[in-house]
Amino acid sequence: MGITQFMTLGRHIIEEQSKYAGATGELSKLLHDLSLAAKVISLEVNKAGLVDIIGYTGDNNVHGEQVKKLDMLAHDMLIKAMDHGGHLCVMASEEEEDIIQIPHKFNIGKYVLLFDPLDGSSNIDANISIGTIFSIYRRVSKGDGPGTMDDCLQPGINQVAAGYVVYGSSTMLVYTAGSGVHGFTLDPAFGEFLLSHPNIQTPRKSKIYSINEGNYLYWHPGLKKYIKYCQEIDNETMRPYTSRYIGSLVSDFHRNLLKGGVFLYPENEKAPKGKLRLVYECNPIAFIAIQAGGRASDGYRSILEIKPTTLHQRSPFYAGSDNMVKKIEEYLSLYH
Ligand code: AFP
Repeated sequence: MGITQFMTLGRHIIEEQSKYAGATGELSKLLHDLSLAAKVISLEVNKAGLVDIIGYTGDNNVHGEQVKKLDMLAHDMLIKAMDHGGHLCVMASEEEEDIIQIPHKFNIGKYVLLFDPLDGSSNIDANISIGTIFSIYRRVSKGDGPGTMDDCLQPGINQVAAGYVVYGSSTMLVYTAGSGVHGFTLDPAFGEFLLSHPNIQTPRKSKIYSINEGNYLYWHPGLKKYIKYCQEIDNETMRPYTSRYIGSLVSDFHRNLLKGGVFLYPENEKAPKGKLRLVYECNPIAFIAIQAGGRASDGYRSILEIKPTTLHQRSPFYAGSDNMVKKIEEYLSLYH
């Protein structure tokens, strides 16, 4: 798909918003602020090979992993871009243990923003695509004071918008506000996100599976059987499927969204809940997958139905083409 019309992200958001009677424009402004942060992060990611920015800060994040400078830079950038717009009552970031309050000097709004500032950051040094993921909810706490932990621990089904930015061979922002999935490519000359992928529907015929096969011995027996199924020969279902795995969720999911396929991060004996974080990674990607005609599940139920109990909880995750995710669910329940 190429750029078919000169539709900027800003104009698209406003036109989408005008379809909803009673919309105040707050969500549009919020998405606009997010796109500004994405442009700045994109510039920094592109500069990573040139300046002394790659490397570890020396700190550990809340998961005990070493934090890289760009992760923290993206985290700070998002907070700086989003804390003063007057649209948010609270934020949470994968890089911070607790919720992030809006400073007292700024107005408090009705929305909640959860984000993973730079996903796949262990790939930065190798110049591999990485991404930012975001998820937006309406506040559930009463009043117009600061937001609470309950505002951040909503099931994914309550999301009003979600999206990601992939910093790849070009920078793309993909979002949904509940009426389709739309992709915008950043034009570096104009500094504008231009509509390049309107109304993305993931292909129904799909043959890519994306999983870290190094964990094979630790998998659930049903999953081992499913991967064998992917590798069998069968013309009707286009098997054997093709294996593609970058190790960067946004990039793996984005490729599969456009080409058709499934991304898998299962539980395993070493990680009984899998690796990915429910509120920062699984929920927003699930919302996009479903809006694009796909499916997202923890193997047994829709990801969006899970009520989070902690900010950083993990979940097994299967997302992509509907038929492939359904097949995984079938194998997981058949073989224990
Ligand atoms: P990093 O941010 O540490 O690179 O982790 C990326 C990630 O959360 C997700 O983007 C990948 O899909 C997944 O982890 C890769 O995990 P494995 O290295 O275990 O395959």
